[in-house]
Amino acid sequence: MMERQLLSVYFILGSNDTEEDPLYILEQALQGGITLFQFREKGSDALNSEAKKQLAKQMKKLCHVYQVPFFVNDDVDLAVEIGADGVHVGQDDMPISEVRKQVPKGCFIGVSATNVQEAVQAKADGADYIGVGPIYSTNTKSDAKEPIGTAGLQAIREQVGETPIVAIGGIDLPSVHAVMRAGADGVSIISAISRATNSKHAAASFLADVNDFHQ
Ligand code: TZP
Ligand code: MG
Repeated sequence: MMERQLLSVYFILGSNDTEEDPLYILEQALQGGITLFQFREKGSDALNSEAKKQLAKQMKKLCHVYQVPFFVNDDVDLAVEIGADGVHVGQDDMPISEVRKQVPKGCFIGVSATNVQEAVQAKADGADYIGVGPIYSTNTKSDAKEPIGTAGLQAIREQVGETPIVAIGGIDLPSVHAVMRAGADGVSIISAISRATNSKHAAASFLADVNDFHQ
C-alpha cells in the first residue's frame, strides 16, 4: 500500500494532452502542488522508443526536483529502465503478479478498476492503490468505459476497505467534494489541469479542495 496523501492530486500527462510543451505544463502543475505524476503517452501520434524515453527521463527529473513521485502508465519496461517510483496498469495490461516480478522492491503498482469485482481482485493481487473510474464521462480517453458515477465509486470503497483509491474520469473542480465524499483518497486529472488556462492555478485549486476535505 502507499501513503494515501500521495494520491491527493494525481496528475496524468502525455504529449497529446496539451498544445504546449509537456515539460512546461508539468512544471506548472508541480508548482501548483500536485502530489503524484503519471506519464501516460497515448494516441496515434504518441512518442515512441527513444523520444518517449527521453521525455520520461526529463519528466522524472523534474518531478524529483519537486519531490513528487514519478509513475509510468502501462510500459513496465520503461518504468524499470528509468527507475520510476511506480507503474500503473489497466485491466488489459500486464497482470500485477507479473509486474511485481519485474519491478524493483519498493516500486508502487497501481491498477485500474471499473467495478467491484475488478477492484476486489486488484486488492487481492496486492495493488498498492486502485484507480477507480471513469467516474464521469470524459473526452480524454477514447476507449473509456461507461461512467460509474459516485455511486459506483462508493460501492467499490465499501468492498475494498482501507485500500487507497484515486478517482478518475471527467473530474473538474466542482466535482471534487462529491468524489471525496464517496470514498476517494484523491483525484486523478488530465484535462482539467493540462488544458487549463493556468495549469499551476488549476493544480493549486484541486489541492486546496482535496485538503479541505481531508480536514
Ligand atoms: N482512465 C479513465 S478516464 C481517463 C483515464 C486515463 C481519462 C481522464 O482524463 P480527464 O481529462 O481527467 O477526464
Ligand atoms: Mg493501460
